Amino acid sequence: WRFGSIKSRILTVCQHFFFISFRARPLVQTFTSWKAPIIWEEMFDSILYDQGHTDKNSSVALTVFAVGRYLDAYLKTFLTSAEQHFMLGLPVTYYVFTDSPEKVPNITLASRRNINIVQVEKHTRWQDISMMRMRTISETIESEIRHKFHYVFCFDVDQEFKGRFGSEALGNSVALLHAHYYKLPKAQFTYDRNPKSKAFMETGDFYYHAAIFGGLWQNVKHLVDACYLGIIEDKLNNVEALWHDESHLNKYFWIHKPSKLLSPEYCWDQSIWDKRDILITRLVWAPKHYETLRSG
Ligand code: 2GW
Ligand code: MN
Repeated sequence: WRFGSIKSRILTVCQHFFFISFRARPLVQTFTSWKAPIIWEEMFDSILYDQGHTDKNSSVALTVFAVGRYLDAYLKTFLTSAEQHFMLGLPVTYYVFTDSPEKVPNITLASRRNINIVQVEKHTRWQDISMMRMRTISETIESEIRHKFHYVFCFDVDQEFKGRFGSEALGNSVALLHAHYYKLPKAQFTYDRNPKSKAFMETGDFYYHAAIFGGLWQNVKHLVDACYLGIIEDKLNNVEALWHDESHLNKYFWIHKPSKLLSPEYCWDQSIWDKRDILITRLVWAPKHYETLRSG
């Protein structure tokens, strides 16, 4: 029996080893110091969330910009993949902002899902294309979104949905943890460090990624207005924040704490080597082709 017991002990040890190396996830932070949840896979019951939002008749507007070469490069994949994964079961309207409405691809939409194409000018500097989104989003919330939707989510276009991006992501004020920074010490966060910029900050809570933010339209309106004001004030003072609108967004969320944070599972960069925390990729960064996209 001795042999049997040693054998079974070895087996137990082996099982432990396998469990630890393959099943257990390294600990991730699931709440902020101000008690806002950080949404990770396995933390929530998607059926309960969906039921709650169906009962409340929650409706969602998604804004996305596809100006210049970004339209051909990214928009079709973004929209078709959103139809597969974004807020399925809830009424969703896409607001697509572009300089060439005639080039927007024709996508088949599920029922209670719509698309609105809005023409915008093409700023010559790409930094302005990115920053001026804040103003356009504000104007569109004011003129349309506030009358028709509870929530607004604002997305970069250079990304692709890969898995459920559902109602668990809805909240009063929602920010995204940047995939490159969520594990790094605060000293390495790329906040704007120029005291002359309105985005200047010495320390913060997290480094948020401007590729996704959202919430109730009232809160998103407040956010985009504040960021736009900062951007304009910087222009008057002849400064530009290090990461443009993203710097202003980080400043905003430092002062106005988000009520919910999305883990990097909601916006993952597949070139990151350490994927141990990522149990599911819901959205991934599309490859960048800087040479062709940023020139000319
Ligand atoms: C942007 C940079 C260089 C060349 C072109 C563009 C560009 C951006 C464009 O020609 N047309 C266009 O529609 N855009 C929109 O701006 C598009 O929706 C795109 O996703 C968004 C932000 O630009 P992107 O995705 O190239 O910037 P990232 O991925 O480096 O993003 C982060 O930093 C930005 C600020 O520099 C923003 O804060 C962005 O939200 C962040 O994810
Ligand atoms: Mn992007």
